[in-house]
Amino acid sequence: MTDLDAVLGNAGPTGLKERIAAELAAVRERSLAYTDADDDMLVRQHSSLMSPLVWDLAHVGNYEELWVLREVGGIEPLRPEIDHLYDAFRYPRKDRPTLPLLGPAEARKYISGVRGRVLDVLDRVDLTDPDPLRSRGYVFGLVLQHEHQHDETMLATLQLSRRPGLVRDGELPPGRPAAEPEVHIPAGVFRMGTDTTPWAYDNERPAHRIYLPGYWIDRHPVTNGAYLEFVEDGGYRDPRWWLPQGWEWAERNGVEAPLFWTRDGDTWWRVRFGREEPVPPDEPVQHVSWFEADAYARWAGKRLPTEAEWEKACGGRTYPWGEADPGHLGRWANLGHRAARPAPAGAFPDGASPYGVEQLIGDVWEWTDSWFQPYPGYRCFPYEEYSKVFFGETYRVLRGGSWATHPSAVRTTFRNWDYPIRRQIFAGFRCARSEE
Ligand code: AVJ
Ligand code: FE
Repeated sequence: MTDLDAVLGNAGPTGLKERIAAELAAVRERSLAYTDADDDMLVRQHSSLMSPLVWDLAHVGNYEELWVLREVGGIEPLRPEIDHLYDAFRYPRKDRPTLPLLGPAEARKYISGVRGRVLDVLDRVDLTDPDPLRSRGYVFGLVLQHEHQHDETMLATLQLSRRPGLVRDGELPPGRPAAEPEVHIPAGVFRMGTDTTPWAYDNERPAHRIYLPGYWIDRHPVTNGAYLEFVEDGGYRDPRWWLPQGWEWAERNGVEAPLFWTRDGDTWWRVRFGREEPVPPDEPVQHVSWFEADAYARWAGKRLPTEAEWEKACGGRTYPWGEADPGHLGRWANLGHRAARPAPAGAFPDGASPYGVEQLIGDVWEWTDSWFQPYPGYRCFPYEEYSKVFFGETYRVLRGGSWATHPSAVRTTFRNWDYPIRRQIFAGFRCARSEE
């Protein structure tokens, strides 16, 4: 099986077009479900960190118009006067509610008009054309992943809104305790990134060889129960564990537990999509910043893994368990909003990497110690504002996707990034340590 067959799950351009059409339908169903709410809910700004939901909705349609209709289809702009409103670089999120945005009904009409023409372009495009936007349906992979990314952003907005009822929850497999809580990864060279994954982003390329000394990495992400020991041990009040910038951030903002946690006597509660519940000890901790993850690791006598260490622990395949698409069964990972929470530690033994590291994909995005930087030989494609403008010592890399990430929008080489103070994303972490 080639990489293409494995990742796209079929052979030939006709099967590929069918798969793209099905995925486009599925992601749109998802976006419409998250915005199936009254107008006030959609136009209001629930947090200064986030756009109004109606902005995300029209933005995904505008992005699809720019890339599929204009760039590939050669179609004239449908509504050139609105482009500037949905350019993510034009106005900061906090200013978006004051813009003359399309209202919810207009936004739905606009994106469905775009979508109809996108399906026409899909019908006539040649997916074997060597043009990099057309070849293997790259441009469709680009817009599909983009819409799923904004769907995850919308879930973060919905969580911040504290509105109950809109977000569903499903069953998850039970956890298992780890006999050996850490896994040893022997010293040696591994291949980081990819040259062949058809829909990989520019920042995942090119594949390159990296030597890593031997190290230990946690088998599971750090759980709420483990994190609570840090909290109860006074971890938030002891500057020894914190980088100076993180300490200052926590002090200034009164941070003393993960976002959405509150204490009532001896019990810690969390609010999740408007529902209050006791913090479940065996679930991976989420809604912690990079600074909190880094402080916990130091308290535990460990450190965060680099992104190279994280990726090597996956064992060099598209997914830790191999090439099988995680979309079909919930056997390997908790992805795609099957449930509105991470699965308990140990829930996916079949999803382990060849080294035996579990839950690398799904559940929570995992903070790594690495800055978001280009790989050696990086080439920008198809535009600078996806990756290139974010490279530097500003953003930390997150890996592996969360329970909210769609299977088509994550793989072992996928790189996400955010500011080290961000906590509204579905992010947790695992620890590592060097060989003595
Ligand atoms: C990859 C999640 C960091 O959502 O901010 C969305 C991706 N780029 N629209 C984001 C992105 C353009 C980005 N992240
Ligand atoms: Fe976007």
